Amino acid sequence: MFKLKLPQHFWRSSILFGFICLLMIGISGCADPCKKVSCQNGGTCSDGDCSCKTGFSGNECQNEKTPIKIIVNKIDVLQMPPIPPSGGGWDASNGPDIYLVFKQGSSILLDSDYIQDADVNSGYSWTLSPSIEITSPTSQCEIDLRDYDSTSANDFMGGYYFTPWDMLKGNKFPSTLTIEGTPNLKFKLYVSYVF
Ligand SMILES: [Ca+2]
Ligand SMILES: [Ca+2]
Repeated sequence: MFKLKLPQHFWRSSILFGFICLLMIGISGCADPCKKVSCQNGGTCSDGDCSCKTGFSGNECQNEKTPIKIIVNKIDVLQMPPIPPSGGGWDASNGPDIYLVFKQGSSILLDSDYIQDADVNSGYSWTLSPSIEITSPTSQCEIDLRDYDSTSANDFMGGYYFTPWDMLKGNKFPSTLTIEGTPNLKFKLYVSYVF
């Protein structure tokens, strides 16, 4: 029977070579534990673990947290209905005196000052102080635009029901939320988040 005979130093060098290879793999693995970790959403890797930016969680920062609060700092009315459904004008001889009402459930979170004789073709802005604190971002809110009438019942100009976190989630915490849908009624909310 054929028997391969190799010199003894062949085995010695092979074993040594194998050992060095293993050592090198070990060293390279130890040298960069972050090599196989890809931290998402601005997270950074240290010792193989991701350190996530505020609002993100998961071993690679892949998940958005649900905020415990959404803060509304400012609201723009970008479009408003030029006339009431019944026709005519919002006020007898001049523009509507517009104000905002923001509610969640039965809580009125904002009942703003009014802007007198608004131009229905213009946009308007309210910087809120104090800000609105939405403490239940997964519950339905309501935003209304109204016309203040000192001598009669105020006019409801239009509004929306919306659930803030349903609209915002999956978008990496944008700083604005646009609420629109019906013609001539568009709001823009400037928001920040508390986790
Ligand atoms: Ca009116
Ligand atoms: Ca008016």
